[in-house]
Amino acid sequence: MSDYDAIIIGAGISGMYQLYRLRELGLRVRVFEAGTGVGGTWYWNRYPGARFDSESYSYGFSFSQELLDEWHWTEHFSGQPQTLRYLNYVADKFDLRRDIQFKSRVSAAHYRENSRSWLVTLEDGSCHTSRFLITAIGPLSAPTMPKIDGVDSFKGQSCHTARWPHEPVNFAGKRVAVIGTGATGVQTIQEVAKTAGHLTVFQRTPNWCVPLHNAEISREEMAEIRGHYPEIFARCRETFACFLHTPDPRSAMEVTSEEREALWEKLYNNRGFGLWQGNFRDILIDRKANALVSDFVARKIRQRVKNQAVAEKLIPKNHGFGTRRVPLETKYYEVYNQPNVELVDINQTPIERITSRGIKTNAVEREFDIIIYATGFDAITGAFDRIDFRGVDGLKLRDKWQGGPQTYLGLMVEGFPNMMMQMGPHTALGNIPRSIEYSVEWVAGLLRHARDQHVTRIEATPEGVASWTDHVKALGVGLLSNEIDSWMTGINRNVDGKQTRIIARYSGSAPAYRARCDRVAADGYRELRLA
Ligand code: NA7
Repeated sequence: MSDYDAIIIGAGISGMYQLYRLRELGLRVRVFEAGTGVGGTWYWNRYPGARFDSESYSYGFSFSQELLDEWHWTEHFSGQPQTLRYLNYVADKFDLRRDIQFKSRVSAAHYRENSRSWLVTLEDGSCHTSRFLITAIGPLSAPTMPKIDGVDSFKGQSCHTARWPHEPVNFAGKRVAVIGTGATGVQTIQEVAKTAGHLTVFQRTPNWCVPLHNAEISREEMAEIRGHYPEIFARCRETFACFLHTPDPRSAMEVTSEEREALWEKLYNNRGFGLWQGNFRDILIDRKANALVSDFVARKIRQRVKNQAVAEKLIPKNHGFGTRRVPLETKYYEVYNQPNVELVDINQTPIERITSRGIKTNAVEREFDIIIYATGFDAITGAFDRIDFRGVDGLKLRDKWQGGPQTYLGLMVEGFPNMMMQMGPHTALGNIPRSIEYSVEWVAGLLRHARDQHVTRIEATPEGVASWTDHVKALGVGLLSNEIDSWMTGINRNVDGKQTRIIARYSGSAPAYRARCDRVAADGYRELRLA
């Protein structure tokens, strides 16, 4: 008999909730977590300024009325410290820790046909067996350092944003460098600029950033929000990507330029992802519409940045608005008006190497006390690549996915029986906890079925995988974002073998995704091979 009915890898939002749901089924569950605490993304990403870009009350768990009644969000977009406190509160409230083994990084997971079970090996060499294996390893959890010579030679303090120390880092009066200007870099830069003696930002590609408009939530306002939780979650269930924002059904091209500008002005001045997720329906598929909205944001950047040469550097030239993940910002552009901040465009003056004292471009060597790497992640498949997953007959997942991931509903892989993925490739991400709750419940439903029907082996069929993979690819056709290099298209120039764009994400609507998965369950999971 196996040690456990189910092993879950990871105690982030997915792993925590999967544990809760599987425990309810009476299963013996073990979670292995690399960190010393729960929270996943919010455990690791402790960099200054880390916060939600989704409204806090649309992001938290929705499954427990008690939890909704008890928790008080204090900001519209919660900062990382509060979010981590929240996730710890959830872990305590539901007594999750007793089934979570911390400081336990999984190095391998091998399927064994004779016992229809998984053998999971931890980095310390210990082995554990279980009938089912659920990966809850996160789409953005494998940080990557830049491929720059001399990264290890720097004698000052250096840190990747996703491996930030638990002790506070003091920037006051220090000479600080930030490499990377994605969503993380933008949040870091605007925070560090407040106290650093001098901040130098090394930018390779600027992104289209728009204002977050964060604000505090008073007790009274929170009471009101609480009263609206049913509507908030109902709305998230209806929208394309589970955010509170819904696209305007009109085309940007069918309205007058005044109407366009009016909507864009309104969205630019409203909270959160509105300009990205609540825009005219065609800004992410129609080149003309996209060029117009890009021009709108470019004008905002020119207005906000005093030095027009700097403004031009901050305006993306190789991709349109919204075709990469839109960073939300708080006075990010104004940072470049400060005398203590300098922007270095590394396309003009490339970084040659990191030295013991700082960073040397082809023009000059600058000395730093602290270098911050906001250089992102080996996204979506990266966390899978870091574990030696082997399926039937020792088939390696890395080999199986060499030409890009192939999945059934983003949840299962043919040849890897009894393995289910939370937030793996080809699944709906969007406002991620909303997607997680659905997908965790779907997997719990499948394992309930297995328990009740004495099913000991569950596998996706080749037809099921081919049809879902084709569907995901078809949905990606025509999306401007799929013509652009970013983590969303599987590109990471710091990782060998990640230079070719792939369709790694499901880009259809979340309601359509759920309807598809619901049909499978209602049909008794007959699309799967059950034994
Ligand atoms: P991103 O969005 O992948 O951003 C990484 C940034 O680091 C981006 O600006 C990169 O430039 C830059 N980068 C990466 N490697 C280098 C090298 N070698 N030299 C210079 N600059 C480099 O990661 P984030 O952590 O910001 O965000 C990831 C997601 O997490 C985010 O979308 C949210 O959903 C949460 P590039 O654009 O590749 O030219």
